[in-house]
Amino acid sequence: MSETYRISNDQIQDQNTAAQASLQDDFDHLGMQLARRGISIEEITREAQGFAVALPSWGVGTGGTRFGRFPGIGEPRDIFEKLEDCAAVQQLVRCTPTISLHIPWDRPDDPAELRERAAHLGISFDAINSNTFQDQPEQALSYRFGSLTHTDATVRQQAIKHNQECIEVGQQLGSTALTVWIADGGNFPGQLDFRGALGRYIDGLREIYSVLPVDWRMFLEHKFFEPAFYSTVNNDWGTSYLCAAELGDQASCLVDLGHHAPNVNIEMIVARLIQFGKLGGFHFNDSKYGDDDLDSGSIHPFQLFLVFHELIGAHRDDASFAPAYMLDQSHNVTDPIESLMTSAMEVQRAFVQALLVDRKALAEHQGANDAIMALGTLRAAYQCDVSPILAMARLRSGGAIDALGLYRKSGYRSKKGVERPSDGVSSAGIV
Ligand code: RM4
Ligand code: MN
Ligand code: MN
Repeated sequence: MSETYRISNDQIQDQNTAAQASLQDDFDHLGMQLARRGISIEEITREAQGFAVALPSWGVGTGGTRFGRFPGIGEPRDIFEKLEDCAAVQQLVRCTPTISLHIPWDRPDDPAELRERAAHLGISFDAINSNTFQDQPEQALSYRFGSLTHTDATVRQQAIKHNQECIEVGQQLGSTALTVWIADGGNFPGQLDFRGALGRYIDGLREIYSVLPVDWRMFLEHKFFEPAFYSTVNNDWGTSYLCAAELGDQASCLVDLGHHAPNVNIEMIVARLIQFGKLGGFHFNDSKYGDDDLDSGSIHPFQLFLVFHELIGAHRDDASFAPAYMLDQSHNVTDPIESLMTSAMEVQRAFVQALLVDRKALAEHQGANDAIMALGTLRAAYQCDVSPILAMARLRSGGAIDALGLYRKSGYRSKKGVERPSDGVSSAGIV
């Protein structure tokens, strides 16, 4: 493979050197403020450095809507170029060391070669996503009327096999999880036999689960609507929980923040799934209406903080609690790399803010039914500007103090525009 442009460590160091003194001032000042609250900024910074969220391979391309897609320049044309973009994100933000693949969009001809290339770029592989929501050119049977829940057993078998193949590919790459999201559902009352469809879904999942390696996890992702507009087979966290419980310990639920009706209390769903041992992972994004797939933290940052408040509480109760964190977004009007960098940093911000909650005080206020002080305790953490901690974590991990500024200054995108003339095909970006 010929050498392509990469941001150099010298560029990062030069920019950091120029910004370091002011960062140190801000960091020290925040450190004093936090010390007054009994919090060690050094400890929080170490925790921030340990935080990681996976990048979605499909997120490095420009997305679109069902009305259109407006491609940007220098979009990745294959999985190797997607890896390269993910590596650029990781190089600057240092909290995105893994990539989550979507098969067949990213099916490698030679998994060993892909794994080696990824290792060279400092990236490893997170959960593998199966795709039975589209028909592929080489595919024998159509998913038009469903996949795992189709009324025709031969279509169901094809979907089961595809998921099993995803596990095989994942094993060759070093993944240890499979995420199953199906688009199956109905557009009209009467179209689906609700109980029949759910029964077929569980049966299909069982066959996939039966070949799951012992060290793997299987995530069931629910979504309340779209592409089906009347009923969806795995439509909510309760259904997802019931199905995961049918399968066994290696199966759990994945919460995509965009897959809920507006105003649903997602942090409470998170707490419920934690309580019953079935919270497996997240797809982070943000939304105003439905599955908008907007950038994390752009619409409901307080909700994101509240979700992390639940997650950190669970981790304090049981140190082995470690759900998988992934971004799942569609970048329609921005440079995808910029959206992924800022989103990863916003998710990390919510995590760090939630670390600051005075849990002892909160429990006391809850015990005394003091709602104002309870909310105030959360606010004291949420309203703290932890930017210096995030920047210091990046600096100490070898990333950029000002990740976005450096990315823009590097001219990465226009250089990729020259290196990657458009071939008119893009398997990146969801439509
Ligand atoms: C779905 C869902 C899945 C993702 C696809 C591309 O809405 O969120 O996780 O794989 O989109
Ligand atoms: Mn998702
Ligand atoms: Mn989605």
